[in-house]
Amino acid sequence: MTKNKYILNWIDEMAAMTRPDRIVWIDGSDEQRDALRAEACSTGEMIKLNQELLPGCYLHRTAINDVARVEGRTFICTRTKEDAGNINNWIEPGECYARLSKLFTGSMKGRTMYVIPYSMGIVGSDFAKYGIELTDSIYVVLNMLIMTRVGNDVLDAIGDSADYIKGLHSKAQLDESNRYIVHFPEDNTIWSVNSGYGGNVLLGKKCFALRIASFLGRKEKWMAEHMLILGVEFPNGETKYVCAAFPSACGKTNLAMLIPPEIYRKKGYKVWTVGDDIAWLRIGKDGRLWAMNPENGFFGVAPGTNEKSNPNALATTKSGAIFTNVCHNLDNNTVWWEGLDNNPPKNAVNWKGEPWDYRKYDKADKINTSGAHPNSRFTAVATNCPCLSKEFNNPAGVPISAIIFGGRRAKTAPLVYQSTSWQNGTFVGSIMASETTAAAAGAIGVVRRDPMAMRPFVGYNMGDYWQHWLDMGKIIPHAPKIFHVNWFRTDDEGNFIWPGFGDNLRVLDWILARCEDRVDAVETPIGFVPKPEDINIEGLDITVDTVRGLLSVDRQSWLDDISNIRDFYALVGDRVPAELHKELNQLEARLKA
Ligand code: GTP
Ligand code: SPV
Ligand code: MN
Repeated sequence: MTKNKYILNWIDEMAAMTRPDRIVWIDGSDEQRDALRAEACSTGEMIKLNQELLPGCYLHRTAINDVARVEGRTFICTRTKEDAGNINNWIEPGECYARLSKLFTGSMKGRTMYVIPYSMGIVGSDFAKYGIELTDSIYVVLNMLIMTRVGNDVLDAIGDSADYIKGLHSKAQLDESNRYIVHFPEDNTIWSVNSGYGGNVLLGKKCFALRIASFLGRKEKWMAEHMLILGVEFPNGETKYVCAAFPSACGKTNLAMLIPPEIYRKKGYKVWTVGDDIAWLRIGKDGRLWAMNPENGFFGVAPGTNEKSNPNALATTKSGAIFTNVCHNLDNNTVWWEGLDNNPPKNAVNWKGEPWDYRKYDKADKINTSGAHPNSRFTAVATNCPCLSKEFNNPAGVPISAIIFGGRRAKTAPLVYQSTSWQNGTFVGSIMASETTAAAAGAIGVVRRDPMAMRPFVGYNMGDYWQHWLDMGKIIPHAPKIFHVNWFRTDDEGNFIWPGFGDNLRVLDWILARCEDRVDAVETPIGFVPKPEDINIEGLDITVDTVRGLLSVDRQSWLDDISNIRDFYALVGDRVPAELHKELNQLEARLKA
């Protein structure tokens, strides 16, 4: 435990409000974890899966109304509304504390309050940041034990300092209408109530490592981004690293763990995973931008994960994993989800906990007819991953050659293009758009602007965030090049044209060649695109003409997008940097020329 009076006083205060029957400190030991697993199984909170096939693996089902992040119930409570900006929901902090205190009062009666000291990053390293999450959920404890570095050494590292993020979570009654995910960045505080789902309650993840961290990064001149980090090892043994920001459920985990196509494997290419969701970036002594993954596990989308699309992710889930809202195969006490294989279990329970008839599956009504929820997830231990980078535990992280933005765009965005400068690249990030997915509550498949894949995760004013990107560009001596990709262009029947997944390495290969000036490119109004013949399609059943089509820039659809971008900039408001307005005007002029 600890003698730190800031921590002890705060816990006393929170316990006086929530009134748990007992308080248990999480020490990170296997014994305590095993006891909590057993307790959760005895109450039905977790289901122990077939330990021969899936050792250490468990299944959990959340409430039916609690299956994704709730952006409409997520708030940034800075003292002034302007500092939170128009993209974030805001409540005046005093009012918000008062409102939530009512919901927390007595919410842990009859329950245990768990105290989870955790680190984002390697405990004791220069760039680690610490948090303590108080929660009444064993599910949260068991997930935090996988996703972050937990234990007494964190308390030692905090010492007697007040410098840690205070997180309070209670499932309370899981009341949807009183669900709140609230951040007080000026107080280093996060309060989450009435949810038991992933990003709403694993407070180290989106709440701390993105929303609070982005706020801290602006003050301290670094960046917290919704990015995967991967290394491409070339046949000569050299490894180059890239970061990629795609919105939720748009392919970060898949890209981070990709298996090179056979022709690349034969030549000796390898891909190494450093992170699949969050990157903390700072300027290294060598003037390059370095990225580290503050997490210790993967909270990945289950549906669609299979032996062909992502064998590395699948291997990672074979032991010590927690599955949330997937389908339960009662014949062998294992799990299943849509897209795992073509053998849906005949004797099964769906994500809602009801008997499930796979023959009634209807693609148009997945929520009600699928075995697994479209946003069902696995929580998996990073060190299980066969392609985990040897730099995973390097506190300094890895040097970044390229930053890649991307989203789901059926038409407008080409397969890949390169920005012309850091400023132009920041602009490219600011105008990102993507079709919405099941990762957040709400309509699916609607195009919305999602700058830097951070729309739900910037802990302050979006305009200030863009200014921070521009400011960073001025102080990074050897900045990465910035690109944009789109794996999701569709043909007239709605089929994806680009094969995607492992074959995305073909695009990374071009990107890294550009970073070293090994290949030239074609200038278009939006930036540089590859010459079609420079995308290696050996071994694919598509033609150069298909690639040409994927790379085409349709001026009219881009011009149609301009007014939507202007509306979005107007919504972000008067803190949009002048440089970005200028970039937008220049883009429009080039498209009209
Ligand atoms: P979060 O964990 O929500 O941040 O998601 P993520 O960005 O890590 O997305 P993930 O890699 O889990 O991919 C989500 C879904 O996107 C998968 O189930 C796939 O169906 C699909 N996907 C990923 N990569 C590709 C690709 O290259 N092409 C196509 N067509 N689909 C892809
Ligand atoms: C995302 O939605 O981007 C996720 C899942 O990575 S959650 O942790 O729920 O935010
Ligand atoms: Mn994510």
